[in-house]
Amino acid sequence: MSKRKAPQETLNEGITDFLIELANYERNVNRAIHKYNAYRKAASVIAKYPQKIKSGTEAKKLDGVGAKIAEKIDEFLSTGKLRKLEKIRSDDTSSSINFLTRVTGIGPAAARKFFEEGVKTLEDLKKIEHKLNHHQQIELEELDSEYIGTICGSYRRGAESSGDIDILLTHPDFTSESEKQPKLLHAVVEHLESIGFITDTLSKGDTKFMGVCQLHKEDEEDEDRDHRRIDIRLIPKDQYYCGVLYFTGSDIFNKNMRTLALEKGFTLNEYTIRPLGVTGMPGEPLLVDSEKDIFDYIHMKYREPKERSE
Ligand code: DCP
Ligand code: MG
Repeated sequence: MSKRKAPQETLNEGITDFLIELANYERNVNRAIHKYNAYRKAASVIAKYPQKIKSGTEAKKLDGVGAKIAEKIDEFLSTGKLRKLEKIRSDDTSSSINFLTRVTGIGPAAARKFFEEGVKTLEDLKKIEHKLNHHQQIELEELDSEYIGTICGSYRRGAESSGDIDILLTHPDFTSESEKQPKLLHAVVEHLESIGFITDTLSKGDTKFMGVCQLHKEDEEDEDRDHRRIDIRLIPKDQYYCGVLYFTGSDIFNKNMRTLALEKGFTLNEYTIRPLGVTGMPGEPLLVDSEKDIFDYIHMKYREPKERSE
């Protein structure tokens, strides 16, 4: 839904990308703020330049592009890469420090201090989580890219307008066998609050958040804001896809699918699918790693969310 970039912004994207990467390296790793500013300035004038740059000499005519940057542009244009960046990327120190500064609230100085104390990776940070302040702890959870989330309900079925927003969330660390992990839910909620998406909280439990969110209509900068109820549920990973299936609906589709499951000898609910024994007693939950697994167990042809109205 992001607005398309203006053409001149993409013309020299390869060059502006490497300049920004170099800028970040100078700021975060070398703490050389002047070099950082110089690279940023060059990136900014080049981004506004309306033609595709063909040589360093051409770039050098621009205010803010000096001889050294022009040389790098030539190297990049002729080889498609930059030796300096390749070296930086493969260097353990700079990639660790760069990574650490991605945790909001950890600036270059703190990053270097952590690095010198041997804290280099996400795993290391998790071990010293108690030493981080609240803000840093939240961002740490967000950097954790193992979260899986799905917007369910009528929205996922492609309805033109949805009554409310139902989000299901899981994480491999949280299963029906593990301890509760309310922080996994709260970190996401706090992030959505910090970006202004969640505006009100009705209730916040260990596994379920209920509140209100605000949808910004595109191209409408006035006060025309659309407030919606939002529920976010944290589901154990092993029960996630049964949950996604259930909360995607529709309710009629769910009922029909449960009936078919019973005919095939399974009991299906929002948590699990279990085979029914000869006595009609449900057995152990079956392993489910996708919605399709559930369809497969009951020999039902997979249906896309759009085709699940009944
Ligand atoms: N659900 C169900 N049986 C119920 C209530 C809910 O199977 N009695 C499932 C199917 C729904 C999903 O949960 O699709 C989400 O519930 P909603 O009430 O949010 O329903 P929708 O998202 O489908 O519609 P709306 O646009 O009104 O929110
Ligand atoms: Mg809904």
